[in-house]
Amino acid sequence: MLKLYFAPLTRSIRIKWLLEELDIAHEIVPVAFNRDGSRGFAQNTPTGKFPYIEDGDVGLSESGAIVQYILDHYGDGRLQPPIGSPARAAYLYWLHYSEGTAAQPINTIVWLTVYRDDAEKHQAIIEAMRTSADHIFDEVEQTVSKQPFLAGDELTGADIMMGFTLWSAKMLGVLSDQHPNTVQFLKRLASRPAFEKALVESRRLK
Ligand SMILES: N[C@@H](CCC(=O)N[C@@H](CS)C(=O)NCC(=O)O)C(=O)O
Repeated sequence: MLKLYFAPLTRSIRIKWLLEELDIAHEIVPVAFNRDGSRGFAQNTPTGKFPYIEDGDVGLSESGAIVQYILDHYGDGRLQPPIGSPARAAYLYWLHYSEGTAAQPINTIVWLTVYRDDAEKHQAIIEAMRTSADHIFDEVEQTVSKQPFLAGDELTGADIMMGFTLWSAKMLGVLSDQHPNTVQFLKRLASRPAFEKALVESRRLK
């Protein structure tokens, strides 16, 4: 059975959410998050970070790679537009945008405000990162004011990737009502039973 190494409030939530959307049997391996801010990627998983999955001989990190792996192996065509279809480019764009572009300012804000205790010394960096995050939300806003999901009319793995990013940004107070369609989009995603199950797991292991 597919195993997911899971720590609360981490990107493991994306994978649990996806597994629940697809109704795939899986085992959660609970691992406590090591909050030692002086060392990066020192988590008690084979790659030192979350998420991590084991599926037979395959061991994999990187949430975007895991999402695509699970969709390719177990999706049966669900939650991704077919290769060559018009929505495929937007799907790939947002699937990779979440970690390739959007994560950078959010990660920096988390690092400076949650893991360290000297945020007041880094206000200029935090403000610059908030401005970058606003540009990111502008782009999401434009997209979800035209269509219900990032790649069109249907939920895809790209929404799961960006959904977690937006959820983290909302929790941090970085995403606000200045981006009303983005906030509504997040509400639509967060009300999905599969997302709620992922959050229940996160709370249970806290
Ligand atoms: N781009 C990676 C980022 C992985 C990552 O940074 N995960 C965090 C938790 S959300 C982590 O495990 N950090 C470990 C650490 O900072 O020690 C992904 O999408 O999986």
